[in-house]
Amino acid sequence: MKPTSTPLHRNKPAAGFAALASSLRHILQEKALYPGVKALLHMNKPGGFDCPGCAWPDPKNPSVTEFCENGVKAVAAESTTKRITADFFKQFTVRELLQKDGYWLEQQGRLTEPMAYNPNTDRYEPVSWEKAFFRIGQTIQSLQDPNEAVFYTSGRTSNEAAFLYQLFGRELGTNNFPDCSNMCHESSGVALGEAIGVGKGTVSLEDFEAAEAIFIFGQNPGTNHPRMLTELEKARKRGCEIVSFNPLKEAGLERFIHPQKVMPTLLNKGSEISSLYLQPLTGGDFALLKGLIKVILAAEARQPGQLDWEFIRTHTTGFEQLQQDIEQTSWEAITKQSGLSMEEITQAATIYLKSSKTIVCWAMGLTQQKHAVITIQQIVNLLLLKGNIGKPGAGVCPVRGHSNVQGDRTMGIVENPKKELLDSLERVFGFSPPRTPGYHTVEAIKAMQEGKVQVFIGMGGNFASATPDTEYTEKALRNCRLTVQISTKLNRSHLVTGKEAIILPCLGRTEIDLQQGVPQKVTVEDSMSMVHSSEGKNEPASPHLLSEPAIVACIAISSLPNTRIQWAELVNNYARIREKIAEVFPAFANFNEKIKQPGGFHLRNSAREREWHTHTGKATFITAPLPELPLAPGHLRLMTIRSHDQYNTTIYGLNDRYRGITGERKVLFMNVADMQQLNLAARELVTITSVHTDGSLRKVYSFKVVPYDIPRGCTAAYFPETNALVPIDAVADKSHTPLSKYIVVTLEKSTSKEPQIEKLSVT
Ligand SMILES: Nc1nc2c(c(=O)[nH]1)N[C@H]1C(S)=C(S)[C@@H](COP(=O)(O)OP(=O)(O)OC[C@H]3O[C@@H](n4cnc5c(=O)[nH]c(N)nc54)[C@H](O)[C@@H]3O)O[C@H]1N2
Ligand SMILES: Nc1nc2c(c(=O)[nH]1)N[C@H]1C(S)=C(S)[C@@H](COP(=O)(O)OP(=O)(O)OC[C@H]3O[C@@H](n4cnc5c(=O)[nH]c(N)nc54)[C@H](O)[C@@H]3O)O[C@H]1N2
Ligand SMILES: [Mo]
Repeated sequence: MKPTSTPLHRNKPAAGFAALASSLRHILQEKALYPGVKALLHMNKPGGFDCPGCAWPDPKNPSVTEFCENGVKAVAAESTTKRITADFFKQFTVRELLQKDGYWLEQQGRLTEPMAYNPNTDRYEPVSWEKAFFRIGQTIQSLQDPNEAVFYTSGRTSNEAAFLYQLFGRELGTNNFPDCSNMCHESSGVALGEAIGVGKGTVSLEDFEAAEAIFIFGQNPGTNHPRMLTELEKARKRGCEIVSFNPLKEAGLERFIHPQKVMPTLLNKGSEISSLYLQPLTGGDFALLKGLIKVILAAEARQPGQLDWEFIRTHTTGFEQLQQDIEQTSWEAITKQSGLSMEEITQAATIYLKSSKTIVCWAMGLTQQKHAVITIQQIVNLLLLKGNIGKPGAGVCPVRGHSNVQGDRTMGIVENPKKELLDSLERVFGFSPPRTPGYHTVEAIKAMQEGKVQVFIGMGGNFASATPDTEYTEKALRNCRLTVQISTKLNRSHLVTGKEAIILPCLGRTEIDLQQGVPQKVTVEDSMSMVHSSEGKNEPASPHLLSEPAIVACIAISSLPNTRIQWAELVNNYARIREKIAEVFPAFANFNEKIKQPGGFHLRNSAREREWHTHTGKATFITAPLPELPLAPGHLRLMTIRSHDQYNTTIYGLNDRYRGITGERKVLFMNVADMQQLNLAARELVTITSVHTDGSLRKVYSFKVVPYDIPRGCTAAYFPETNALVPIDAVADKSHTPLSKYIVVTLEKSTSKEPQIEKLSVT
């Protein structure tokens, strides 16, 4: 049901002049004009650095300065001239800093020297690098078992740093490598691994130029992958059909103006992006995909020859089960759970049937659901029916988040490593890596809570804020003997300390990384498996910063007195790290040579070549009955999403331009009919309570109701303000991804008796 009376927040076409102006404002605000502009000229170009924003690939044509508004924000944030020095930490106790929000912490600038927490003064105090590494080494050496340490990674870390990090952890004797993937595209990796034998996307940018239809599920590229809009705009202009499925009307998926073509076309209304835009209920994609397949199978039964039988016979298994499963799924169940009518689903299915080359893209709207894995497998089913994997212009496209999240996984940042990786490490380095799986993110939190983990090391990221169940997670972190944050900017994770806590400030992607006087390159892998080099151009934010590879090596040397690895030699020249990577991973043979090619090289994807490394040796149709998604009266579904002015937990500003929000973040987007039913007026304040059976009370306070174009029963609010509502046990089947897009909640009007802010975890 669409809302009628109360005026809704209007969507504006994505990007355009406003995007350009906003980019410039961010550079100016950061007082980073000179380094910022200089940096932009080097971004995403051969010899320059990879954008520290998202994982969308770079186009082939290197003459175009390819960047987007959010890339600009990421660069401006890193090249800010503001600095956090020892004086800053003299001004504030940690308890005082805990009262500040993430936006304020981010604004304080770059971390400049190592700091250690002093529990007696409740302040961070300067510490020498030597002493910091010594403390870390002593604590790690004192552990009863190497599995009492966990090593978290956020996806900005380079291949070189990630490779050394996993090497160190495994020489120490643990596979405890939780990473941001566990909260992100893990469901995609698991689903694709089972169905087509490789957990990555199969398409390249050229496929976008050839596709006849592109389907997009649960993704907001206007904000999160702005450079993808350029491809979508080009595709739409040449007649490619674009079908979007999203409970929210997202501006970028409706209309788009290219920010770098904006000047002559200021009055331009933007190009239409989606030819069909359907708004399913949150969590309704499994049913909707079954609906699409049902229409397609019925069409084939009426008029045979529309499916790619040759492909189905040669390359797949499980077609009969799929047929049976779809026969048994009623239209009533499909329409009820998806919230879409048979006509709407038929419209989309007809576009699919007409297209001979289809790409399906998706992101967090699908992966952070209880039934994420099986839902993504329905995408594979849909594509297999017309042989849409392993041919030009077609394939699966999970659109990754962090700029090197895919590369970190390729380098072995994974809690459940494959035997081949461990065997290779053993062969190349001569130690016996541990063979038992380690903790993923949710398990790591529980293990800290239970006292099974004593040391937490975070290679970037913001573990305390990005993970679910904030209060539970913060208590878990505080249980540790030692927490270490390797980072560029201050965030909440630095303040939620173990008994001992250390901050190790590092160089960012945009900065010159000198080793033995020679500038070093690192490498990254984008969402489409292109590996290329990245070389920072800015002066480091402080002379005291170390690079991530150097920090890992120093931790390793301090923790492993009998290490077999020549850490110093590797860090003195990153080409040597790449030589070792090439020895461990056959796909990286001649690594140092291959990255000399402008644009880098493509990692082979077996499914793209119709080689299926699955249990059955074929691409597999995987089916399951629809789950029950009951919603008691008065209960609503809450999805937690990103605003336009944030990069995950990094808050750049308080606006969400495309959704019409300015100067605030604690808003709750609601359908007008739901507001009327609950007797809520626009801008009224509510308390949001998470409905969960484990007896814990999870509440956030003072969220402002905003009428929005969203289906009934569904609501949306920003992450990380709402992470306190995600129960630690609410995870997706098989992938263990927290259910950040499907939290069952109730609402009450705020009362003056309630706290106006969340209960802060202060020791
Ligand atoms: N500027 C910027 N860029 C980013 C990031 C950032 O924070 N800021 N984060 C990076 C990272 S790590 C990631 S993983 C990506 C995230 O990129 P996205 O996945 O685009 O990010 P979200 O804001 O989580 O948006 C999820 C989208 O799914 C929709 N959705 C929610 N539930 C459902 C559902 O049940 N079904 C369907 N069909 N849709 C649903 C929401 O309305 C929203 O449009 O972006 C990356 N790029
Ligand atoms: N409720 C809810 N929760 C979510 C999500 C959601 O949609 N809803 N999304 C999930 C997803 S998809 C993801 S990927 C995770 C993200 O989780 P994380 O990756 O842990 O979080 P970020 O906010 O990206 O981390 C930002 C911090 O990284 C550090 N940093 C930045 N650049 C560098 C660098 O170059 N090197 C180092 N060492 N540090 C650096 C800075 O200190 C900065 O404060 O959050 C997840 N959490
Ligand atoms: Mo992500």
